[in-house]
Amino acid sequence: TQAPVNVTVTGAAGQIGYALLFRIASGQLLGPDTPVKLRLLEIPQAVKAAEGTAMELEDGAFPLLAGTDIFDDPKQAFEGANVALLVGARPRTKGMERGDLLEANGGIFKPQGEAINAGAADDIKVLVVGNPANTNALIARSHAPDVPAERFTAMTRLDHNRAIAQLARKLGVAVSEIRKMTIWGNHSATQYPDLFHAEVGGRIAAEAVNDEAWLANEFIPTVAKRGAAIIEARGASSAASAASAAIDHIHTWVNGTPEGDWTSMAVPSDGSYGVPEGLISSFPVTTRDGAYQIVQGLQIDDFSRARIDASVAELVEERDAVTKLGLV
Ligand code: NAX
Repeated sequence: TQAPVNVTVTGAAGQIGYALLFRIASGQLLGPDTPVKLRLLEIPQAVKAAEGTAMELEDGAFPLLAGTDIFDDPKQAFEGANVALLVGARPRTKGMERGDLLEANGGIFKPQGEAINAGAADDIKVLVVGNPANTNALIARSHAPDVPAERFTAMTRLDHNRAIAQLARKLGVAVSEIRKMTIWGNHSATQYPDLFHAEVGGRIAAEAVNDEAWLANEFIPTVAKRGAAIIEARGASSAASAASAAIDHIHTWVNGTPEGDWTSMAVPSDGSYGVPEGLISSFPVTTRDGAYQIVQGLQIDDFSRARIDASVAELVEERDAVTKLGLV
């Protein structure tokens, strides 16, 4: 049998962690033939809560779960990691300025990047979920010079899945009818969900919808503000859907996109579509044999161009801010 794959999860005692860990243990992250070993990282105050979650994981008697270890030291938690899910982050609290938020997260993602650089396995794949996800990934990446830059990604798969669901609902079709959805830019309110390349039963989605007002005034804002709507309804932020998207992101990265489809991932830009090189921005990507490629050659019209540029401008501002703070 195969040796277990080491999966490090930070923020393991949080609400996304609670939804995520059981799905990893059940084999949904890496497939039904791959045993996993969980390495949980928490801050010292939350280690006890993580131990409680580990007890429940044990009680699940998951055949694929080879063990769960808990750490409060990033160096130990990332030792030998093959997959790293960086979920724990510092949330914005009342009255906090953006600079304070970026600085607090720098204090988390800099040491985690260093720990990944020092001890992770050669095939390490990193997904940053904790917000501001794109820029936190940029910080971690810049402190891991020995790891290929493309291994650092951030999550826009939840936005991608939300966009598919909204479009399917509008057209009264199954989500499985929809292909080639793209989220461009930052995982923030400026993100751009693109219906000009998405397809529904082989037709371009924007043409199938044929309702520009809906596209501009309902679809885009609904997808971009869905997180706030969930908080309003649930009294807590998205957790199970975020965990599900994290599972999807890694599963797709490892197992490949289907022929004739792609997914959305925030990845270091190679300059494609005018996105400055090195920025971690969401693109349409195909995956195969554990690697991804940005889809090339899409025609971008003025409507899309303006929205992609606005989101990328926000990422540039965030990068400039963390550069000033000495975090990258
Ligand atoms: P919670 O506050 O429930 O959990 C966060 C956990 O992280 C806590 O247990 C905390 O102790 C831990 N933590 C803090 N600093 C840490 C560190 N230095 N090392 C290890 N653990 C640390 O938040 P939750 O609802 O689970 O959300 C986690 C993050 O995901 C937040 O930053 C949130 O904004 C972000 N999200 C990102 C999404 C995306 O699509 N990219 C969507 C969902 C979610 O909003």
